[in-house]
Amino acid sequence: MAYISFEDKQIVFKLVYFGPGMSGKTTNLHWIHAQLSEKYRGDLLVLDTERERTLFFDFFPVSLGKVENYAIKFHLYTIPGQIHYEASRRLILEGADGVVFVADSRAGHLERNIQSYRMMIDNMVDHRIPVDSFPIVLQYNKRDLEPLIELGSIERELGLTGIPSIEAIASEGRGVMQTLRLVSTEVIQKFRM
Ligand SMILES: Nc1nc2c(ncn2[C@@H]2O[C@H](COP(=O)(O)OP(=O)(O)OP(=O)(O)O)[C@@H](O)[C@H]2O)c(=O)[nH]1
Ligand SMILES: [Mg+2]
Repeated sequence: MAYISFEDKQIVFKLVYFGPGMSGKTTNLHWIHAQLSEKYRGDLLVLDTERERTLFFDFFPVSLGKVENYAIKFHLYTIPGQIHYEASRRLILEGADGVVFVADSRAGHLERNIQSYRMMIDNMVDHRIPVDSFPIVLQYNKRDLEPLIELGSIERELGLTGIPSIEAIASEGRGVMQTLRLVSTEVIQKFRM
């Protein structure tokens, strides 16, 4: 849920990058962090193992201009995708204002994406997040690694409609900033409604 400080005149939103293990969530955050000048971002906190798997979460704050005299900030988080970190995922999703679901586009990974998406929705329901009107962007990542799952196949399997999707190659930065722009715009639009 957005945090509004009337004293400091700022609004802080929470964005969570969700998705199965190794889909590229941390890579998205690294790229965004590297693209922004220090003026707009805080330190990147990465809590991972020696094998670069996210252990708890990654985090950093971004300033994205002003709306009606209020400074807009986004706190970006990733969840750990490995199957046994369910408790962390639950915790990190709490209070989210928007989600980027980072899917792994490699053929053979469809089922893992579907499972992870379902877990995300279950967690949202537990946190009483209104899933139907919630800002979600579906990022089809790893589009460089053929053979690929078809665009739209995740939505089809889950019966989803109206979820914006975007192709990405996060390791090359392709589609990463576009994804952030898309989700942050949705979050702000929803907030203003
Ligand atoms: N070829 C290719 N590799 C990618 C892409 N995106 C990420 N990777 C690689 O995939 C591996 C996993 O990426 P991470 O960003 O650590 O994945 P994650 O989703 O944070 O994984 P967990 O923290 O375990 O949930 C790394 O070696 C990345 O460099 C991509 O678009 N194409
Ligand atoms: Mg990670």
